[in-house]
Amino acid sequence: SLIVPPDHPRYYSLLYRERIVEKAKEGVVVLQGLIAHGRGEAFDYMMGERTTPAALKAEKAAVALLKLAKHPVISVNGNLAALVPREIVMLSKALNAPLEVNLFYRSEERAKRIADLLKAHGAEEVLWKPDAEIEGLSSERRKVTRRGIASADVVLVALEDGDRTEALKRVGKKVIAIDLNPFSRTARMADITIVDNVIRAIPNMIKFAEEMSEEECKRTLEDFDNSLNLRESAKYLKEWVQRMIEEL
Ligand code: PTJ
Repeated sequence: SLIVPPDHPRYYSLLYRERIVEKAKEGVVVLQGLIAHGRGEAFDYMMGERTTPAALKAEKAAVALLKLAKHPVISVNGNLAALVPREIVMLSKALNAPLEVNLFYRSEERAKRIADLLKAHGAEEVLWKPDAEIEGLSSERRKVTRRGIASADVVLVALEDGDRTEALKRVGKKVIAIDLNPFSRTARMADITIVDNVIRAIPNMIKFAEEMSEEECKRTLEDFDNSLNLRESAKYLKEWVQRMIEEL
């Protein structure tokens, strides 16, 4: 595959583009996932391709919620597995939260391929054979496992569609969403919304998961207001665009 020159100003963006294209060829990512990635890139670009202070706060609150949960689960789709396979395995271990493959464009073959990819990166167990359904959801994402998402109290999702977030909330689960679009239905519906690229959000979350005490988790959640934080995230977007306009 193409060698991305390390001195290129948008090195990381190009590197992850290569990675996701490769994973699409291997059948881990669907072609629609490449479109979704491009949309994410556009939002990331307009936020300066960095973790904003608001995003970092949301990442910390998310880890607090996951650590205090009785049964937290990390939901994995094709894009997430392709971009940060090693990191989601590390986060799963740090949080003691199982990984469950949950796909919008589901095929048994791809679900297994994603599970195998995660195992190759150190996962001991990956839930990928559904034996339950989320009520009131018609997409393939309704298919879940009893030991995983069906019995979870907190679910971490990334690059998600609004429908499942809504359905998960309706059946009483808390949802943490990582989504670069602060205006998406998922972003607005989630209990905690992380407006950041998963390539930065997940490593930040691993660090918090390793560092935070129970006391700090409680304090962090008490101080966190998601709608306020979401608005703050959206303001960074506005300010960055404003700054760029002034430079024109
Ligand atoms: O693997 P599957 O079958 O489950 O399919 C996954 C995709 C991504 C194709 C599916 O979930 C989908 O179509 O997603 P959407 O509706 O396009 O939503 C993706 C959202 O994630 C958009 O709001 C993007 O801006 C955002 N996004 C894209 N890339 C990233 C991202 N958010 C965080 N980090 C990214 N790298």
